[in-house]
Amino acid sequence: MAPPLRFVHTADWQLGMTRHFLDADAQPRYTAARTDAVRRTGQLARERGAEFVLVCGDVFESNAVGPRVVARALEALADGGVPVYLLPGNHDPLDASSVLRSPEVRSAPGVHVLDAPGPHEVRPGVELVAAPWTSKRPLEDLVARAVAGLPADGTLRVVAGHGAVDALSPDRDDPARIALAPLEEALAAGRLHYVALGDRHSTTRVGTSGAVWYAGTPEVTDRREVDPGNVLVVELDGSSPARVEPVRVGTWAFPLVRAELDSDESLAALRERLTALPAKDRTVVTLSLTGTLTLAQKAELDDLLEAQRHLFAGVQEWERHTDLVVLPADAELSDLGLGGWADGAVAELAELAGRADPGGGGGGGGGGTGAGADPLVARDALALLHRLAGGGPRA
Ligand SMILES: [Mn+2]
Repeated sequence: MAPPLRFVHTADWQLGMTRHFLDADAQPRYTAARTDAVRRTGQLARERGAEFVLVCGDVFESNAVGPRVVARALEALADGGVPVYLLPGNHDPLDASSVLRSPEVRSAPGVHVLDAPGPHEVRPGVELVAAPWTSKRPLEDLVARAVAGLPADGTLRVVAGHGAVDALSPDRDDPARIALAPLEEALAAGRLHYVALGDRHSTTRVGTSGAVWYAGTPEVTDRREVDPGNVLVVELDGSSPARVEPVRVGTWAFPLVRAELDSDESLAALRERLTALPAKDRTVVTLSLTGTLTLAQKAELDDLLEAQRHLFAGVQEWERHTDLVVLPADAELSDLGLGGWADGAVAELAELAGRADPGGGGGGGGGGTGAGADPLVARDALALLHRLAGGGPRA
């Protein structure tokens, strides 16, 4: 048996990715953070004495990323001084236009592209068994093909694959799904020792062997990801179970904040939750707000969110899961004390706002119940009026 092996397993860097919800201030900082995560991964590999970094697919967002993205990625990779193995994934498949075939990548010191399916020797007794993507739509289980016929001969083998495992993917019609059961058999038989996967952005242990993992993306890309921002430090000795340690390298967060708002207390609680979130300039909050607010409370909420938008990298509302109804409290409209024609407008809006929502219960919006007469719009208008009028006369 060869000496024990330690390496870093990562995937789904998708360098060159842009996010529609980031503004001109946040996008470049996010881009830089993703390159920094690559750099930290290389440094971690060096600190831990890892023999290599294995990137299991989707290194780049696409094969069309610009030369700046490639140059910065290669510079960040070189920083750790540890060899790097890159597997082509569905975002950067090894087709005729592949960025992984470019001379810049090919000639980068310490960078190896796993461009052929099957075993690649890292050192005597240690192999990477690669299942590279050569098109965006493979018609078979590439991992099954790559590992076929490997013997249990004492060689330490790490599989590098990309795509959905059948145990986690509901899409039975996808011919490229990776079959988990044969891999677990091969692990148990000592033909393989670890299966390193990419494609799933959440760090995920698959099955029961403890040796099949998705590393997840090293920097969050979507609020639906569970536990992103990690790379895995893996140790294998061929006889004991794989030791796998997730290590955080990401610095951004995309939290989902759900709140039921129906009182001053619930607004105060939302304020506290947002205030307590750390590293706001690297945090994109998605809000799912439901409930019923008075005009004054809606105005307070709008003030709160406006102030928070200056602090966070982004504050976005999850439209499908946002259902806030604004209903004026009894005294609120008369207390506005606008006088004259403005009072007449308030009365009209209040009458309209009091009508049933189109679609019965909000969420729809925009439909209207007559010629442009939409209760939701009327409520928003009242809330804005209330806010602009300073929330009515004060004592
Ligand atoms: Mn992918």
